[in-house]
Amino acid sequence: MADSADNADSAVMTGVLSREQHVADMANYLRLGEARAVELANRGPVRLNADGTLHHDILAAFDKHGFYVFEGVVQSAELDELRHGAEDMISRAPVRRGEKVDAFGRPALGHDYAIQPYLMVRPLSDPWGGTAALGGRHPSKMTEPVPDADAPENVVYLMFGMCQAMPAALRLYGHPDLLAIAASVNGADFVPYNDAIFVKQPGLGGSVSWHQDGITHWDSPHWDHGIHGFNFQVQLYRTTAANGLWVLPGTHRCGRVDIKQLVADSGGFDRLRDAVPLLCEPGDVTIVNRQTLHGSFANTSADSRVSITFGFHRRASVLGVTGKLSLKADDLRWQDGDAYDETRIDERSAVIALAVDARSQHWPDERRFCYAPFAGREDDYRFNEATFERYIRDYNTRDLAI
Ligand SMILES: O=C(O)CCC(=O)C(=O)O
Repeated sequence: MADSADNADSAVMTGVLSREQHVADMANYLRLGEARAVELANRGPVRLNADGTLHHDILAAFDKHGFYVFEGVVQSAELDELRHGAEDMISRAPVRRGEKVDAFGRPALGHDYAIQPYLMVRPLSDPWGGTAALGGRHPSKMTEPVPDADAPENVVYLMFGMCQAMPAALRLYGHPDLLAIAASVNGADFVPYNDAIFVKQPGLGGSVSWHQDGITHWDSPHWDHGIHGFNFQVQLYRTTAANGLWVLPGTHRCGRVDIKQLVADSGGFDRLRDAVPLLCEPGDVTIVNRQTLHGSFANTSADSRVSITFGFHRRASVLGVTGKLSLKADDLRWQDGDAYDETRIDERSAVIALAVDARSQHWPDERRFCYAPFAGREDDYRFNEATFERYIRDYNTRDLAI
């Protein structure tokens, strides 16, 4: 898996277009997608009912389209902290894959982490499309433009372990509106999935080939459109059609989508017909059903994207289920683990309880979310050095991946 970026089959569009040519080549498709997104108008501020549940209209829109854009969720002071934390984490990545030092000669972050925090790729590449990686869930290759001559050998593509590495990200994990949405979609006893920060530096960021996220429940007799949970993406910068995530609305209800056929129907290109980009301002948060077909293009634009991504499940989708995704960053692969039992779920969910407390220590005037599975146990889950060591250090070895 570590070398999948280099071993992937060369598709016709690999190494054909320069970065500038890719920009020109994409322009019309991006414009049409933007128009479709504007027409769909599937966005707005978080609206909660008096009892803290998400407004019915938003739930209905999310149910119908498989995504929604929440506007203005993260305010500027918090956004500044998140940007600072994310940029610091990016700067502490190994100077290239496999190196032990960062670009400033400091020891790279994460040598003492159980899961290496960085997945690095070649600039503008698609590490997974058309390969067997991740169970072959990315069957089609994205266009891989040629980066500019001064591009580095590798760039950061994904960062893992944010709740351990970035205090602001841990606090974000306890955001009362986001957790209220999670409870409304997945039930008050919802459980965490995992987290990853997608980094798409201008003119360098790699693509994410079209895929659906779920693994375990496609053939379940209990399958329904919400069984594989959802992901939030908190956007630290403006996201555009060129650098943002795209979705094919409604596909979360279709079961497994024949991606190769869709690509063929779109003339053999990665520019799927009817897909829409998730256009966001800084501080907006998207919610995407994990079964919704989604992907993103190589970022040949001049705009940076950093998307803090974390997901939640229904408890019933996870309890007793054998996990599938093993994360070792440079060795990302499918692997059966043990069945998730109550203890594993409770230990991983404790990150939410501690995040809520860390947040309320930092922003004491803000409404504090009450996470039902830990109601009455708040005093045992105060955020401090001891609970950090017990529950946050290497917490992502306990992710609940389905
Ligand atoms: O943000 C992206 O470009 C990809 C996101 C994605 O694939 C995911 O959240 O599963």
